[in-house]
Amino acid sequence: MKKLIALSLSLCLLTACAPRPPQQEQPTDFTVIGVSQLGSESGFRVANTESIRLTFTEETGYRLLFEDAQQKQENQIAAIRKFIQQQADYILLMPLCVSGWDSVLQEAKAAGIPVILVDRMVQVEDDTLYAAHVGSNFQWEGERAAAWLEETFQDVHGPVNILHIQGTLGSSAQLGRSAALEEAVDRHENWSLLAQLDGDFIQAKTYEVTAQWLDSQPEPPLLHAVYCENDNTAFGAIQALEERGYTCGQDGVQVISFDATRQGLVYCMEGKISLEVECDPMMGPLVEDVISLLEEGGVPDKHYYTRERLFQRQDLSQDFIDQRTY
Ligand code: GZL
Ligand code: ZN
Repeated sequence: MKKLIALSLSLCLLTACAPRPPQQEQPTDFTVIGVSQLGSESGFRVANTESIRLTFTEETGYRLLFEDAQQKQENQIAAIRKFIQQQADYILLMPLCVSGWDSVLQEAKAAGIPVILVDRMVQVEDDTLYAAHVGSNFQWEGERAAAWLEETFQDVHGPVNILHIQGTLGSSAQLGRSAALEEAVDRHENWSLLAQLDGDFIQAKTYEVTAQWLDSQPEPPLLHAVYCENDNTAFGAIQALEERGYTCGQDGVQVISFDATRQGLVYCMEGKISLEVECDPMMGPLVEDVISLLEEGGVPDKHYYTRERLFQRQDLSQDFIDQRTY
């Protein structure tokens, strides 16, 4: 024990006489933002994360606590609890799915931490559990795509066979986009959904389930359209279809896709995707506007929607695609 004391004494003498490094001028007045991002499953998601990181920097007075949930809601719930313990000033939640949030959002509210929903939406009893939602109206996006299908097939009185490949089941993006298509199918007795496959917004999974479905049919199905709930889904479906001799595009299977990422717009310009419904991931600046408003004691609107445009082949050029931000 004695040796130990002697050793520790000499140690503290050493450090005491060493010159203390100049204290970095660490600004302590950062606004601390806890971010629970659902994953990195798609081009949209990567751009969405990039937009948040570009907006909330230490230079602009923010400190981000960033957690990637890898597509698991329990990881998002754990992250929110962590942000509460760390006494974040705000929490940004990109919710994987619509349900299961009431209790953890209640904990954030009890801790006095405003939660801003980014991109997708949640279903909660009490909408004071979130300060605002900055994202998309997915039913509206789906209705634009369904209207395009109605216009495209308005003179077809024979069967219109549609393959529906859905995004992450139970996410507001999937629920909205799927509802719009299902309502359109109900309006046309000659339209039919040959199958609804779960592609989970992921290219590899979509390729697998589409290939499996096609190969399990007694003969190659007659397809008029494939409704893909995001670009990564479209890429996987097109690969599976082309490998089996299908032509995708105006004079073949009409492929509908959502997001309008650069890669998706290239497929559209090449004629493989017939319609792109934009879903803009670059929400950082909009989210910052909400936080600035809250900082000034203002009351934000409940919803802020990103702009959402439609693209077809004739709307596109390489220059236009190159200047896109994602
Ligand atoms: C929609 C967003 C969806 C994208 C997909 O705003 O939630 O999730 O359409 C992403 O690319 O996976
Ligand atoms: Zn959108």
